[in-house]
Amino acid sequence: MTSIPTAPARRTGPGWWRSAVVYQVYPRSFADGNGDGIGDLRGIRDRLDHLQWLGVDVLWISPVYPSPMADNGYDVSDYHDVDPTYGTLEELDGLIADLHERGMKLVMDLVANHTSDEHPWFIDSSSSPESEKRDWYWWRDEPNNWGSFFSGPAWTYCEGRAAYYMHLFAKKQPDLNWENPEVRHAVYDILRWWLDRGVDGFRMDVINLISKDPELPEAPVMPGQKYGNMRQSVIDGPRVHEYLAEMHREVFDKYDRDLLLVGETGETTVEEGRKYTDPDRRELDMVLHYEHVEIDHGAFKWDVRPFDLGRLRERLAAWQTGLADAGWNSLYWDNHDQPRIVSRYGDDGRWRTESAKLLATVLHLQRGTPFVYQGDEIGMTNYPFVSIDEVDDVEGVNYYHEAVAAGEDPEDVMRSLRAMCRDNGRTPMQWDDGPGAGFTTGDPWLAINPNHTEINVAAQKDDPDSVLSHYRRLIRLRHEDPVVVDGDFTLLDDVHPQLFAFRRRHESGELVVLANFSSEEAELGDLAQECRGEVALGAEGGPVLAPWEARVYRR
Ligand code: TEU
Ligand code: CA
Repeated sequence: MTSIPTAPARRTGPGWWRSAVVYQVYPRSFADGNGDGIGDLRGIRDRLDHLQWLGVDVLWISPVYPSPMADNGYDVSDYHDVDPTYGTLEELDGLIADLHERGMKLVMDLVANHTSDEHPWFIDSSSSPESEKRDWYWWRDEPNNWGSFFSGPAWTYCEGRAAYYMHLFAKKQPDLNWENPEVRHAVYDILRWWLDRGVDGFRMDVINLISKDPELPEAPVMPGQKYGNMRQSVIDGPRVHEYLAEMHREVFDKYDRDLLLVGETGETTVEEGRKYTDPDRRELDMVLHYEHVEIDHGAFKWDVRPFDLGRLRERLAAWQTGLADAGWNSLYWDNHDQPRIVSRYGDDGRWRTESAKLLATVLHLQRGTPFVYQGDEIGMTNYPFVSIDEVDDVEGVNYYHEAVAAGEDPEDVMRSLRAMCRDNGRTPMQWDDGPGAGFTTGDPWLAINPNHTEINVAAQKDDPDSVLSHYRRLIRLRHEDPVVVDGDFTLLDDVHPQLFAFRRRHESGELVVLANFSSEEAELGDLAQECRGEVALGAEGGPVLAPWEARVYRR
């Protein structure tokens, strides 16, 4: 049995996050400390041994602020407190202290593109056209034709103001007007408040949507759609870089600490990604782009297409090379908005363990900072949703009703939801094979995947061949091997129908990753010449890769 030593080497100082691994917790679904069926801060604190054993450096928690929970906390009604569902501010201070004691950092979610409609700012702004905060949100007498990301129009009428307000997401998530400097400074105050409390950075929700084309022009309507596609007026908008640079100047530059600034930037491009993360521009450290998690989307996410390895390889390589000499990549497969990667790009049946390990290998050995989403490390799968009644997520529920009302066959709509629904990633964490999966002693807020009897942390912890042990090895490799952190990236093949192969090269040596993305054997062909050196991960072997085999050479 191979033993896996602990104690990762942590870097400090500028760029410390290049050698770090981030772990994302979705608080509702991670661990329930008080038996009410909903995860909470107590639960997270009780499970820190798991994170430390795994070896991760940073914990990012999705929002725990007071919220009406129209979008599970991505609709904040108070930025300076903790929702009672999750605990108290003291409990959060306790979490920060626990993490720091263990040498780990805490990153909070900043949701500042929009607030809840129950936030005092919005209540004030919507009360009257004379309100001091009248320009804190986007108000218009007449709406334009934009649709929301969560189905339906992006505008809702408000009696108090006798006007319409813009919401790119749910109608309970009005968009803040960042054109207004008072709004920007109010956000900077929030950031400083949390930094002063000891948090180590932020993951900034949909931060590339904060600057809208102020003309709010009508948007093109795609065939079969009722509302206009507003993307070109809101994604990476005209002033977004200016705002982020201002935020950096006003807030982060004043803190002499090792912070981590991550932007969520859906549908951004490599070119923009490089601008966001070029250290000379002093905006962000890294961005979470979407290109590699939209490989199986058609015209929109519910239009599910088959996985296309060639396209995945090409887009990942484009980000690797595009950010090679300026900027930095984040590396992720899953988060609370994505279906489970092993069900999506892997094989969650016969080859679940192998494909989960392969997906981890190809992700963690690229150049960038890996993000492990809770459950990735044990190869959790999608949930077998049959009925819309099992779905909680506002995006999925809204889409279902809109599509069915428009005449689509409910069975077809459920098939899309089964594949793409965000609740796939939100079912409770599977700690053990007991009735509450070790997640809760109560009634879970969202059903636990029945496969928790086999797929769980306890079953994998002492098994050196498990997905969990594999994640731990990968994290350790990043902490120990400078090639993984600093080596450059070269794609070794762009035509093979089954292989994703790349090389990382550094003055200290090189790594070659050979991965077979299929349930059949794969002939290496010319790539067999890369089978040299010591096998750093995987098993020794010849010029053929077994189904879902990933082999890593170090020389
Ligand atoms: O996600 C953004 C999101 O929902 C995307 O799918 C969005 O449609 C995309 O950016 C468009 O290109 C974040 C959070 O992670 C998610 O949980 C929230 O629901 C959402 O923002 C609104 O806050
Ligand atoms: Ca609870």
